[in-house]
Amino acid sequence: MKQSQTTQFSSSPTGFGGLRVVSLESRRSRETVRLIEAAGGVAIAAPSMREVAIADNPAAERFADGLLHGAYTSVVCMTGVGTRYLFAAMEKHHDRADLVRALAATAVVARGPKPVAALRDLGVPVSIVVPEPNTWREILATMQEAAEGEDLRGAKIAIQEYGIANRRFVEALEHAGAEVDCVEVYRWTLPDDIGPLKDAVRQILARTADVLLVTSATQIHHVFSVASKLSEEERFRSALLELAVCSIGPVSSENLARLDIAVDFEPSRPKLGILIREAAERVPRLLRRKRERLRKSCEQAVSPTPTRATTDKNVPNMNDRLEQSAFMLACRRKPAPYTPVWLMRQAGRYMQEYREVRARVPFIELCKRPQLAAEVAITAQEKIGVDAAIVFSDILLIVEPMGLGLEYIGGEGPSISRTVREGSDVDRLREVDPHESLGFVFDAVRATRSQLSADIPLIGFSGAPFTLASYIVEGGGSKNYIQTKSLMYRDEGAWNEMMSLIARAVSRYLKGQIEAGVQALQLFDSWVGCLSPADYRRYVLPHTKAVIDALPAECPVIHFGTNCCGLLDLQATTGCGVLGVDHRVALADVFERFPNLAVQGNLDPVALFSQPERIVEAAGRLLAEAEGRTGHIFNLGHGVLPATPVENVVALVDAVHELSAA
Ligand code: 1CP
Repeated sequence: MKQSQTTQFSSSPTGFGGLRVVSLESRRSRETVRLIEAAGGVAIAAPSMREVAIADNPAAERFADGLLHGAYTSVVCMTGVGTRYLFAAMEKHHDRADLVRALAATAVVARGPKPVAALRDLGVPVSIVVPEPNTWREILATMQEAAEGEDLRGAKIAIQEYGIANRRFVEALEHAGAEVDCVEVYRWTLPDDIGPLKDAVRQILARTADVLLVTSATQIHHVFSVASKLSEEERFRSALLELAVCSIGPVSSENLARLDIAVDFEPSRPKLGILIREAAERVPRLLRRKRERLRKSCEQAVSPTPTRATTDKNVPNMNDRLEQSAFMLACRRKPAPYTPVWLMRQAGRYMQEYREVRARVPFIELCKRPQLAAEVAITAQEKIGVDAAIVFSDILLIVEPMGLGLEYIGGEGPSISRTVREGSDVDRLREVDPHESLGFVFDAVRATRSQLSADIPLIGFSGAPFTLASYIVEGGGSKNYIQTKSLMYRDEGAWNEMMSLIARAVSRYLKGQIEAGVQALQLFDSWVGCLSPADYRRYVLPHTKAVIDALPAECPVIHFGTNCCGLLDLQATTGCGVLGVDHRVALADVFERFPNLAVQGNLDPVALFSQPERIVEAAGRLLAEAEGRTGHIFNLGHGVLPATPVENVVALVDAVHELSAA
């Protein structure tokens, strides 16, 4: 039943092993070729960029003209590098003093600390500094605030862009009535000789290349512009599906994601040498798996579709193999060949491979790097052989876009600043657009789904409104939830307002995860067990129900809580299809009380600290309690604890499979 005992973090002794590696690097082209060859690859050098002389910037020239003639009411500086570059281009023909004077007569908006620093160095007074997280929504809101209303009619706004223009921002400004000029300052253009780049595109199209190394965001746009010159943009995009796409770091990965290109590999640090060394170690295996998956899905596409056991005509992102997996069958309470098992916190500190990644990358960064997050999730699933993977993320990431501060302090768990303590604090919570602020989670879903075995479902998740509220109010974990309950009892109106805002954010967030490719969802209400049934009914149930009601009925929702013995009857009315229970309740009772629900649980996580024989016995006892009923998903009563021996976890998973298949 187990997928594989090897891990993705092991190194390959032969490096690239003769794979053909396309490099788009220009300035360090020769060095890159040397490094690829030294790592056992065949290099295809395709320099893709040439630096533009500063004077050749017609957009900067037009902007300078307008600026000196007083055409603009506001100028938005999006990036530090771009601002400096724009100035350098304008100073070729104009005096800095004149430019600074003209800018001082407009409202200069700096998107964040980098443009602020650049403008300060240039001596330009900044009128508006946009607050974090510095997305276009904050820019727009701050500009509207400064204009004392949403109406920006009559405003003429110049936006300094560097790279790709943000269409949604421009549209929003135009919608508010402003006239907008995008000042695109380029530092790079295509090389004079695009022959090698054309040749690389052709090799990718002909499937005679295996790996694409992207070492800057601009390269991606340039290689696509060449593909489009050859009228091959679409074929080029699909050919990339068969290559291992390696991106040097988060910025180029983000640009690739915007073009809908999945990144297969990102190194531990964004350095050329490290990229090539680590890619040589990992890409051959990764590419084999990728091509194997592609081959299987092509075979499936040409073979006749087996009849579906479910009415899942509208199930998004689900193919039959996933739908017929033991986990999905159990979620839908259909007979499965064995009891599926996965474990909460299956990717975490108890696993050596995870600790190795964490030694290099802080936790939040790991969550924000889709490729790395995918690897961590898949490695855990493969290593312990569980029947589902869970997206690697955390329930607390959603609090940042609400306007709160989030930190994970080594060993002590999460800490949240700017907490909500009273009604007036609720007013400053921001509505969350997860596509704007949590896109990295959706990218992690896409990356994980595309690299995970085709028959292993992927579970998305979120904290439930109460558990999230408890962190937002307490600022971290809590024993008695005094602050949370005080707000709830003292100001029910503010409480409901906050819970509704959280519920809206969570349902949008979960819908986004479904669209990005998860097959099921888990709603963690880890701390709701601190409430009486009456309080749960009054203060929590309507909000949790609102979240689940907003989700498509086809996607199974596992609703999990701890210490919820007195709340199960109410939790069962939230609309969830699967009730996740901890080890404080008898599994047999839960099955009896809720015959219309699937049940997930519920071995005490501390049982994993005993001897493997005892673990097998304990698994056997729980399976006996479930009596082979349809709709049992084996899990722990809570997450795997960090000191758990990994071999015991593997023993548990094997035991569940062997005992339940018998
Ligand atoms: O490496 C580290 O030090 C970070 C440890 C860690 C990990 C691995 C945290 C910090 N979060 C996670 C990942 C995580 N968190 C996952 C995906 C991994 C997987 O399950 O395989 C999931 C589903 C969660 C969910 C989560 N985070 C919950 C709900 C589950 C539960 O345990 O009840 C909660 C309450 C959190 C908050 C949180 N994040 C991290 C910690 C240490 C905590 C708990 C802190 C506390 O006691 O309040």
